[in-house]
Amino acid sequence: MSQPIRFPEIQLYAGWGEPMRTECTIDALEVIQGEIPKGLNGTLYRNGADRQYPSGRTDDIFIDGEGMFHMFRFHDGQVDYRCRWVHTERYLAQAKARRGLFGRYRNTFTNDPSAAGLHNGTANTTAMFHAGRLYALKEDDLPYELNPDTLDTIGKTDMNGQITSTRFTAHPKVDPVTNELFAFSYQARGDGTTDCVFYLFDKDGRKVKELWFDMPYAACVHDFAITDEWIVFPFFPLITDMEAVKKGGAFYQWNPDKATHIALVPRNGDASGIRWFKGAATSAGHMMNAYRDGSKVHLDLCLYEGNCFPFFTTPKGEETPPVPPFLTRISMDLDRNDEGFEKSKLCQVPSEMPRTDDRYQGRPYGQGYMIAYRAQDGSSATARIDMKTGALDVYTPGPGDSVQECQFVPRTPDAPEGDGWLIVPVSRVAKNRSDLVVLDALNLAAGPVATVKLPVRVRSTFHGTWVPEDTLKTGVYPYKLSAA
Ligand code: V55
Ligand code: FE
Repeated sequence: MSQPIRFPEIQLYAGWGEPMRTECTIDALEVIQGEIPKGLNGTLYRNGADRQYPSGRTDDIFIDGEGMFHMFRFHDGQVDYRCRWVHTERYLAQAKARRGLFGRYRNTFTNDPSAAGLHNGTANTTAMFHAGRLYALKEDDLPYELNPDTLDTIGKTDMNGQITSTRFTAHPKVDPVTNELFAFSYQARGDGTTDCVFYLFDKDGRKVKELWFDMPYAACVHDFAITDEWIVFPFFPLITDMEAVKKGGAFYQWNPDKATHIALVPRNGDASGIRWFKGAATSAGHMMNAYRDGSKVHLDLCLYEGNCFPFFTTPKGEETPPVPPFLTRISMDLDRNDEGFEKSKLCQVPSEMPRTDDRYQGRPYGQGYMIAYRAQDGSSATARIDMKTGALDVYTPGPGDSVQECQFVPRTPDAPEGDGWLIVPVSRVAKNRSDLVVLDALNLAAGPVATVKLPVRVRSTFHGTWVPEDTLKTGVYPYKLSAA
């Protein structure tokens, strides 16, 4: 007889976190408040982790779990919803075995013997649309291409041999003005290696640059940032020790005695032009933006003055206290030669999952968006920050409810920065279901212009992207920087 399927009673799988394990298709979702704005036509793709089967362990972490890919298709005032598992090697092997075969996060040494040689990749982190193709991404594996209408998995791809590393990033930047794709890979030659590689692809998906360099240690490089001249790579001391991994340990260890390193990689030069900056041990998952300002490069990120992942201990197994993330500006002066950088807090409210009007990625910008944590009850809010004044404009979904990462959509292709909508998945925790709200991106406090009801729970999504209706067909984003 097969083993009974039973998830462990751990916090991660309690309440809102209960595995959903449900693919669904719902046409014309109910709009329970307001109206979908005219002209808001396109698809919001989002990706997240769910659990296909229990791993058989009690140390599962929220960033693991099979990719469940969601789409919200806006057309002529209606929204269609669909979610599907990404059919990774891991998903297909487990589907066949009808049980979990993969152990600890990214630790292949803890897998079931029947999974030998199969990749741990879950494709669970984000959606990327570039040169007419849709992908599900995880930073330890190559991209999986999906059908943009059905979400059926087409398969794992190295983009016609162009990705020469063993893996890709889950935080690429598609410039919606030039249609270029900026991407990278860390631990690029395999788990525990110190190689990093930067890739630049043109609007047609042809690789035009590949630059390899060495990291100071086998870091976790979840995200990076771009500017017109420099590509910004932060290295925080969450480090992979393969000896520990081989013994069944965690994939990362927090090393508070090691420095934060930031590499500025020349967009138009080679590795000999890389500039390095250093500071005390800190960490971050996510960058809001970066830009060049005279001799300086500013990097705005949700920075933790300590370990962003308390479930990863020190090499001695010591736990580190959780610390809140604050939107912080790290300024690096290229005219300074002592490798130091300056740090200033931009917002006093803890925040994560920063976003922008993506037309302004890598460029001087005035508007930032993030999830703000203002209450102690686990609820959260969507905040807009005016980067000049620091003023906040906040949408709070309701007591006990929480928001997921937002998506900005410009009102028109050449609208001024920030003029458009924010689309936000809202977790109606007490009701055990979700809503998708559409906000006026210049007046979040006014509340939704439309609320779209989901009769199901969109359990947890990390990141996503908006693809305008025409872009799905042409493969080209129509966006421009406003003349104003
Ligand atoms: C992060 C997220 C991941 C991951 C590693 O936020 C780092 C950081 C969603 O998956 O696998
Ligand atoms: Fe992320």
